[in-house]
Amino acid sequence: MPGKKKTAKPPLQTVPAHQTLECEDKMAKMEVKTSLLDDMIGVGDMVLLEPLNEESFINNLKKRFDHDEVYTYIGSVVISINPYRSLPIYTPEKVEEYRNRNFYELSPHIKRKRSKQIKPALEWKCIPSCERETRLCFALSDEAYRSLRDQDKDQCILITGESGAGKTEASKLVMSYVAAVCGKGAEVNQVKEQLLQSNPVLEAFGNAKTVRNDNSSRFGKYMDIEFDFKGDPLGGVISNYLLEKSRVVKQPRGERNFHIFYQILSGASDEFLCKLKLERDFSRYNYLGLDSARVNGVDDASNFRTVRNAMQIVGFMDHETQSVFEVVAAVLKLGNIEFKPESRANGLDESKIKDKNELKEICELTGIDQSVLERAFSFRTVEAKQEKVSTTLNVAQAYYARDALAKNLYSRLFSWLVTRINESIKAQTKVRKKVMGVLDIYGFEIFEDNSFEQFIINYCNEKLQQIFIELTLKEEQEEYIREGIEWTHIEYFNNAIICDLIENHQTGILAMLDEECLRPGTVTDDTFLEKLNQVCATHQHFESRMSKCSRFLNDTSLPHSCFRIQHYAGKVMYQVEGFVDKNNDLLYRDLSQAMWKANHSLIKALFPEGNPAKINLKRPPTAGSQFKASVATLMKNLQTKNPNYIRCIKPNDKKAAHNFNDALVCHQIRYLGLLENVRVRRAGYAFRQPYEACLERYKMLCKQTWPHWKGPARAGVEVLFNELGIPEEEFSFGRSKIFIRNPRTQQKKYQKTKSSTITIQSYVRGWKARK
Ligand code: AOV
Ligand code: MG
Repeated sequence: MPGKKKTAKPPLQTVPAHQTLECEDKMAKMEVKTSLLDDMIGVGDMVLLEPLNEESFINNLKKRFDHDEVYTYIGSVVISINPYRSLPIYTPEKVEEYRNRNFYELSPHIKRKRSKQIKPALEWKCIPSCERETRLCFALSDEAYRSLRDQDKDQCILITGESGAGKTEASKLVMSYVAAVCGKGAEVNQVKEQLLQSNPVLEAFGNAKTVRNDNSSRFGKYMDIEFDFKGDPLGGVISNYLLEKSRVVKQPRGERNFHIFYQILSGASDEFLCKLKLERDFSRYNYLGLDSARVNGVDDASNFRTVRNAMQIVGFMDHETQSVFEVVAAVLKLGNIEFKPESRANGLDESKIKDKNELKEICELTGIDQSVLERAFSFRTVEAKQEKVSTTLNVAQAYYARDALAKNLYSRLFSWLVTRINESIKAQTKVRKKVMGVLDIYGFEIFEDNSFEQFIINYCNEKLQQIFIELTLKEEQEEYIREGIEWTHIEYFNNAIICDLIENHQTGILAMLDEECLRPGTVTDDTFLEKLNQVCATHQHFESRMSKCSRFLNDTSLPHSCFRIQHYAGKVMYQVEGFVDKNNDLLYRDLSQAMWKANHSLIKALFPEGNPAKINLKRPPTAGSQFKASVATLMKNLQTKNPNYIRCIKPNDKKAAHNFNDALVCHQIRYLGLLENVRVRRAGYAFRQPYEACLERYKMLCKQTWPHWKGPARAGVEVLFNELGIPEEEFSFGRSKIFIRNPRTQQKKYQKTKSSTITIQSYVRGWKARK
């Protein structure tokens, strides 16, 4: 047995006979109870599942799902299945129950009561009370929070899963749980409240209804919550990743624009709407997708009040809020500007604005000079070698310019909101902070038409899967090495090969897209696709019909204008149209200059490059390369922290409660590598505990260690295990912890009873029964 040392015989201690009996009796009762529970609701930790295969794995999840047990462990990883409905209330006592308890002692829960309608964010007052709409217990958050507070380890909570699997809800529960259990006092409460209220603001501006999710995050979010040495929150920092800005001007069928547009039209007072020169009727605005304007169960008007209230709590001044809504209104109204062709003497068509009323109102609202904006929609100035050349825009170019302006205004406003929120929530002290990072990004997406946005979103998900693979293995390996215990390697599908296909700095798809975008001459989406075909045709995760040597030449399901990537989570066909343009992300300089000249301090601040004194002829980095760089920074950051995982699973494609689609769940389990995850846990040691904690908890089972053990804790545990006759191959002594290979499965061999809790008691009872 590695690391096992002979120790001096410990002094004999006696236990009153009645105490031992009482204790055993209690344990026996508990086991019978938990065994019945196991049969009914499945095991709480997949590590204990017997036999372990895909079918039993899914059945276990299903059994639990049917009993509202939507959380299941794989060791310390939590699997969460979206219930798509309010779960029964959990009492404040439950929060208490999860506080400061060993991770394995309670079943994995986030439980909550929700109001009928899904609000964009939870309203959470920091200390549990009966009036609260949310009560939750979350062992994982507690574990992360305690490790952070007591062991001084920075933590991160990585929430992954496909679109609609429940990541955003889980991230809010984590934040709420931490807020509920950490410090009190007016100042601390204000910090907590501001951190929590940043959610409804960002969701209103950054989430939208998609066919996959009525409240889909269209941006990636990483939030560091900072704590002092006592574990009280000091503040936070939010990083946002590439907002899907194309949604501002166009939405796929059945989807909506960002929530805020509908909220403002539904919830603002007549007076406020009039000030913003808006009308209440959604159908007045070209930028609002009409076939899905109202979402079932969503009250846009009341959500608008929630958002305004949240903005106030986060610390937005009235004039700032006013400015923000002016920009929102201007974006909405930009979509109503229409162009018509007007022939010129040289035979070319020039675009003219059809009806200048909307333009006039936008300019009144935002202090933009009307003639400057009008000109920017008709001409484009190109500067070459200190010479300015003006060319006229045709109608298509004018629409392009209008949409580019709307997208830029909105996405820059969104980034500004994040910066502004950060100003409010940042820690007001320079003392050393402990950090808990919570990552909630857009989930893996497969739509009918997938474009640059899905490509970016899915790339981000590949990176997260990669970090899961790396860190889960690394963490296990490092723990065994640290503790001097041998580690058995288990094979995973490693998606590094797909990450490389996308991000390799020479041959990756992003690099080739950049090369194409920066190349002089005529660049189109087709030339980009041709290039991809030359370089990637033989890559085993890349499929296209363009190149003559393509293996997919006869695959009629793959149009010529598309390429397909075999992602870790499934095959996605990308429509190449728009890739070059979206990656270039160009805004004509005339427009940025018009914005910079606006008599509106917010808009001016959003377009610093419009300042003629700061003209920079260098191209700004492309959207793809910016994203790649920010994801790389994020991954580096995550690697410095102790990871905690929530793997979210979507039970069905219908957004429906009580509906568990085996095939869909099976697919997710496969690509998430969850079965392999269990195997890794089982090949190693499923349960581990520091000697002190182990002895404290189980000393009552051994006469020599009860009630007080005088020697070192490790020696006490050795005595304990010795006396109980647990076979040596079943456990290992590490440097600071005892490692138990598989407490439950061993126990089951010798005893018919089962337990849903990993306890050494049940393990020991198994061995006792045999003896
Ligand atoms: P996502 O974040 O994973 O998708 P959400 O967290 O937004 O998914 O969840 C989608 C919807 O499922 C929510 O709006 C709720 O209606 C429901 N839901 C999720 N979790 C729970 C829960 N614990 N209890 C009750 N209902 C829940 V995306 O942002 O699209 O990738 O990009
Ligand atoms: Mg989300």
